[in-house]
Order: sequence, then structure tokens, then C-alpha cells
Amino acid sequence: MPDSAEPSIFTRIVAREIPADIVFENDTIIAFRDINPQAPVHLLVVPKTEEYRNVSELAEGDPALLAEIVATAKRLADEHCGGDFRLIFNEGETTGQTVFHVHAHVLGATQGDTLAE
Ligand code: D5M
Repeated sequence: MPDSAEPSIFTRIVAREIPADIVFENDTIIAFRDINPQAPVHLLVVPKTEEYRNVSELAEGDPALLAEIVATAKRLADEHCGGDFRLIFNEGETTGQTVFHVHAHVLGATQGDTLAE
């Protein structure tokens, strides 16, 4: 469980306590647009459980859920950016991780663009 007793910001989005531009939701996963986009398409794919702080913990604790996140990222990339996508998991403060509720960044280009290196 997370260090804090407070629900994470992403749990609060799941609970509709904080607004977000939600693009996908099922029983286990929610996806929404990043509030601070770093690419023409920048989505976050987030397991609803906040049990895992980062991708290593998720891979260890629930590899099937990690695979579902990757499959969801691919489906969303098909819908939003022509199928190509960059998948990023920040792990640890030195990488810039600010939300310690595991999440995948899905970055993609729109027609006529390419992503920066
Ligand atoms: O990424 C955390 C990401 O979460 C960062 O890119 C901003 C995004 N964020 C934070 N709050 C919100 C809300 N309310 N809606 C949408 N996106 C949000 P990290 O990998 O931890 O640096």
C-alpha cells in the first residue's frame, strides 16, 4: 500500500472527485489525458488499484494487470495516434515520478507529426 493514508490523485479521478478527460475505463483500468501533455497525444493508463507504487511492484505483484495496461495502451494508440506509441513508466523521484500510483504514459504523434527523440 502507499505510504500515505490519503487516496492518490488518480484514485480521486476514478472516484470522480477530480475532473479528468477520461478516454477509457473498465473494471480494472482507467485512462485519461495527461494534464501537462509532453506530446500531441499524451494519455495516462492507470490501474484502479493504488496498491502498486511503480511498475516494478506491479510486475512482481500482478503481471497480468501489467499486460492489460500494455494492451490498453495499444488499443488507445490505435484510436488516438495511428497505432504507434511510446510507453513510459517513471520509477523513482530522480526520473521525475510525482504520483506514486503506478501509471503508464502513452505518447504519440498526430498525423503529420513525429515524436521528438
Ligand atoms: O507522472 C504524473 C503525471 O500525472 C504528470 O505527467 C501529470 C499528470 N497529472 C497529475 N495530475 C493530473 C490530473 N489531475 N489529471 C491528469 N493528469 C494529471 P509521473 O510519471 O509521476 O511524473
